[in-house]
Amino acid sequence: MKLVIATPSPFARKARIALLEKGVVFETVIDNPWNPGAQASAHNPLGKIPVLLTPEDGAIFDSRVIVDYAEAKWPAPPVLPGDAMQRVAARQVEAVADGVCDAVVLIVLERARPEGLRSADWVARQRAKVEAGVVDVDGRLGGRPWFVGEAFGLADIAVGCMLGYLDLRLPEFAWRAAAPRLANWFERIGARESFRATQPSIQPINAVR
Ligand SMILES: N[C@@H](CCC(=O)N[C@@H](CS)C(=O)NCC(=O)O)C(=O)O
Repeated sequence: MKLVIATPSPFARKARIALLEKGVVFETVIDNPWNPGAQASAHNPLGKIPVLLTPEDGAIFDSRVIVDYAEAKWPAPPVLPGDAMQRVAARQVEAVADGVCDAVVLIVLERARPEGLRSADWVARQRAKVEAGVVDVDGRLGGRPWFVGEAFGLADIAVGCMLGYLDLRLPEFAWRAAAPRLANWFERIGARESFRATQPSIQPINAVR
């Protein structure tokens, strides 16, 4: 089984960590979805990574679907809560974390455009979402060790990937000063083997006009 990823992608990292936490064996294939001829387009009509290439079920894409697939195929240990309302809570945290990452991707893309085409208003709009998202997840965590219930799970994975992506792509945003509790939590969660094994790194993005 292969997981097609890009090295900076928080969405790919989310899928990787979910699989690693479950002890699933897979090969990581590095793609650059922004380049012509990227592998992602051969498997996903949206041309996005991550894509999980499975021997039995074909290509599974979108990190959220890959997590659902992993949970169905390899239920133990779970990354989603058994309780339906706790699952909603986990997915809600994931939606905020993914939305923050979407906004950061848009900022990175805007910055990659030729200078005369960049919109400061657009960047400010996305930056406001990033800041509000950090405040939101900080409030949801409070002083607790995990986002949902009494165990590590998808919400923790999603926020951990979001914070790692902020450090990589928006290092000028001092989110730790705005959310010191979240910073302590991130320190702890980042020590897990699945997080240490999936540190994000920069890949160049071709300018899109
Ligand atoms: N909702 C998707 C988002 C995936 C996504 O945005 N991937 C980006 C890389 S971080 C991508 O492949 N972008 C290429 C493109 O939009 O053409 C998921 O959770 O998997």
